[in-house]
Amino acid sequence: MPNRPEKHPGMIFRSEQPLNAEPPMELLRQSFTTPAELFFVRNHGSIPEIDADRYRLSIGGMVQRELRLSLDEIREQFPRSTVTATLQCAGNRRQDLMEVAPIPGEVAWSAGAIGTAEWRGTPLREVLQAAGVEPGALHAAFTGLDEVEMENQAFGFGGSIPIEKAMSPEVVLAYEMNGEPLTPEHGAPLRVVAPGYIGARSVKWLANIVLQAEPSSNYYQTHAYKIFPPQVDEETADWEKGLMLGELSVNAVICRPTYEEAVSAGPVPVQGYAITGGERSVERVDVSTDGGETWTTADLQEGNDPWAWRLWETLVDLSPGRYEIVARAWDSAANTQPELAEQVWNFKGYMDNSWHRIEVSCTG
Ligand SMILES: Nc1nc2c(c(=O)[nH]1)N[C@H]1C(S)=C(S)[C@@H](COP(=O)(O)O)O[C@H]1N2
Ligand SMILES: [Mo]
Repeated sequence: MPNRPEKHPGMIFRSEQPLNAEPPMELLRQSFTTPAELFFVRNHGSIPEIDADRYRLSIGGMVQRELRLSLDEIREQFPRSTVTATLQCAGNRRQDLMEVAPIPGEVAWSAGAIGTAEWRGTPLREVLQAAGVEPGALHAAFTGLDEVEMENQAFGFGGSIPIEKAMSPEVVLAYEMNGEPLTPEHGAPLRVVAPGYIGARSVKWLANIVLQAEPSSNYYQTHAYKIFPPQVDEETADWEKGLMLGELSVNAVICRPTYEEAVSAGPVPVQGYAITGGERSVERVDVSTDGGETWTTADLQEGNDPWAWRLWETLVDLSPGRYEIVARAWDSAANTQPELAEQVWNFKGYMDNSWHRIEVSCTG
């Protein structure tokens, strides 16, 4: 496998094999689109070495005609589109859940398993239409060319999205990220980008697309990326019963100040990101310095990218002392966030969207 990819020296590596890395909050919040060198990497297995000339994408299952497409065919024979979209891992903020109770065997993400990029490629629906979608096809299932090892079996990471989502114009088969060819760790030569859904559905190193009546039977659809009630654990989980994750939930994160930062008394800038899922949009972000008794409404950065995060900022007036700054977002369906991590704890550690909390000390 390729060596450590060219990443920013400030990146925090959570594991080397498989490679998992996230940027620190203050670097993540520096720009609306995340430079590739600061974009989080979430791998479950190897980074495959793929010969772009011999690469073929196959499309099959419930289609009128099976297709096998080279990269040139995908680039030249199909319309191109660009979507500015945020990817967020369902495990983002898992560290906060790990403080409630241990979550063994999962990546200890802080709040950097998220990033926004300009993805250029072909709308997935163009390729599906060329293959001809059969009426019974309800899900588009993707498999990658990587190798994940699980219970002595090696297989490619996979997952699916419902057919209505697959036929929606924002879902792309991307070959460029921020105007550059995709890098190996982000899925070169071709990956899915499914905005509004958990990152796991944006399958990298895409080998095939299969249209089918049921969601993907890949381990990462049938076992991982499901939410269970707090009393259920690895031993007692009935995998058929878990809630299969799809659309992201509403979430706000404070990027500045950083945790345990020392700030000076007076107006203190508080900055962060907010995101929600599906077709919803972030409508408001609230910030409190007194544990939620009183709130300040943050300013949302202008912008009209329906599939991207909203950056936000506000000023809070602090006098000397210790503070916990908290933030929560509201979306266009009036969803907001639960107060405590305890309220959303689940044994796999997914979808923590409890109020984000940062402790700071303020000096005179
Ligand atoms: N083939 C493949 N695709 C994959 C993964 C993987 O391990 N293998 N990880 C998924 C997960 S869980 C996430 S959050 C995103 C991360 O994309 P990134 O590494 O480009 O940030 O890729 C998804 N696609
Ligand atoms: Mo993920």
